[in-house]
Amino acid sequence: MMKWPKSSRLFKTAGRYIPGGVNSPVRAFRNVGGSPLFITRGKGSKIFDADGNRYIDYVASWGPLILGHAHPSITRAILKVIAKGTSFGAPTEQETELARLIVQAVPSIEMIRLVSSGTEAAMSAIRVARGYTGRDRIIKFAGCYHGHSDGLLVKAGSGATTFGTPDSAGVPRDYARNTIVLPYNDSEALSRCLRKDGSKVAAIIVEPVAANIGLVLPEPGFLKTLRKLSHQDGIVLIFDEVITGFRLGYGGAQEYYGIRPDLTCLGKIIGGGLPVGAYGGKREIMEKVAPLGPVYQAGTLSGNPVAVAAGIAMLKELRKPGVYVRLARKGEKLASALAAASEDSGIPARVNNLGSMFSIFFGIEEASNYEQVLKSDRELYRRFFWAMLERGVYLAPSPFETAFVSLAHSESDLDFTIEKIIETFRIIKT
Ligand code: KE4
Repeated sequence: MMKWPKSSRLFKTAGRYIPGGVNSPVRAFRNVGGSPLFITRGKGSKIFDADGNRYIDYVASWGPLILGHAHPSITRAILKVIAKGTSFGAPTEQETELARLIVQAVPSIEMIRLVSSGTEAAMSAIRVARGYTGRDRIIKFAGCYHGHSDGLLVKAGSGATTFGTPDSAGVPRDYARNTIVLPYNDSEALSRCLRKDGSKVAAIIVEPVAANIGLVLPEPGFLKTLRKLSHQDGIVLIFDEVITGFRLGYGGAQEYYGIRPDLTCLGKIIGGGLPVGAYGGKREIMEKVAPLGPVYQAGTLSGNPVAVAAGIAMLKELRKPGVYVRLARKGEKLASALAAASEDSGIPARVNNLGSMFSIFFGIEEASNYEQVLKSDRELYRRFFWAMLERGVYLAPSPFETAFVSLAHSESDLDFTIEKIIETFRIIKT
C-alpha cells in the first residue's frame, strides 16, 4: 500500500508559513483526516504526488479540468502568448474573443464582465442586482456555496460545512442580516418568504445544480418556480454556474433545464485551469456596471491575457460535437458502478449523478437538500476515501464535494476505478 513520507514532510513545512498549510481550506484533508498529498504534476486523467505515486484524478482541481490535466491545446495556447507578456492592465482583443464565445454559448448572457474568481463573480453579480433594483435583501439556499464574500458566508456549503461551522467568524452581523437562507428544493418556503419580503429582495442566487454539499439535483419544478416567482416580484435571478457552466453542457445548467436567469456567474472551466471568473446576463442590468453605470467593480488581473488564452482554447475544445455525450456516459458508468457496489455489499448509500458529475452519500437514501446530506455517514466516506486513495484513485477529501470525470478518463481508467470501488466496498464493510 502507498505511504506518503514526502507529502507529510512538505505539509509540515507549509504549515509554518501558510494557515493550515494550504491556500484553500478543503485541501487540508480535515474532513478525512491525515495530511494532504502534495501534487507535483498532472497529465490527462492522472496526477502524481511528491512520493512518486500515480492516481486517477476525480477532483479535477474542483471542476476546471474537464479536458484533463495539461491538455495539449491549453498548453499550446498558454505557450503561444506567455512570451508576449503576462498582463497589461489594458484591454486586449482576446478578452473580447472569450466574452464573445461565452455570449454565443449562453443565450441569457447578452453582456459579460471577466473577473479572476468565482467569488468575485458572485459578489459582483449581487452588487449589480442591488444596484439595478435599489433593494438590499438577497436569498440564497442552505448548502449552496457562492465563494467567500461576507454576505454569502451564511450557511455556505463548501469549506464551511466541511468544518461544520456554517457561519464564518469575521462576518459582521449586519451583513448576514440582508441574506435570507432557505432550504434548497423547497418551493413552498420560497413562496412563503416572497409573500412576506418579495418587494425587499434584490436577488435570488442559486446553484442550479447544488454541488457544494456533494451533488444535489434540483427537484422537478424547483428552478421553474424560482424563475416564475422572481419574475413576479422584479427580483434578479442569479444562476451561480461556476461549477455547472460548460460542465453540464456547452450552455450550462440553464440550457439543460431550459431556464433563463437574469444573471449568471461563471468560473473554473472558462479559465482552463487558470484564474478566470465572469458574471453576465441581461444587457439592461449589466449596463449598470462601471464605467458605464453606477455599480463599481474592478480587478487588476481581470481578463488576464494568459488566463484568457487558456479559456478560449478550452471553450473551442468543448464546442466540438459529441463532447458532452461522451462526458455524460463516463459519469453515468461510474455512478451506476457505485450504486451497484452499494447494492451488492449491503452498504446503504445514495448516489447522485448528472452528466460528468457524481457523489456518493453513505448511510442515507435521500440526498436532495442540505439537512439530508448532513445525516450521511462521514466516517464511512472517510474510510472509502482512504481505501480508494491507497488503490490509486483520488476522490474529493470531503463528502461535501462533487466528483468530476474528464474527457481524458479512458475506458481502462473507468474499469480500473470500478474494480477498486468493488474491492473497497468489500473492506469498508467490516
Ligand atoms: P472560487 O472563488 O473558488 O473561484 O469560486 C467560488 C465558487 C462559487 N460558486 C460555486 C458554485 C463554487 O463551487 C465555488 C468554488 N467551489 C469550491 C469547491 N466546490 C472551490 C474549492 C475550494 O474552495 O478550494
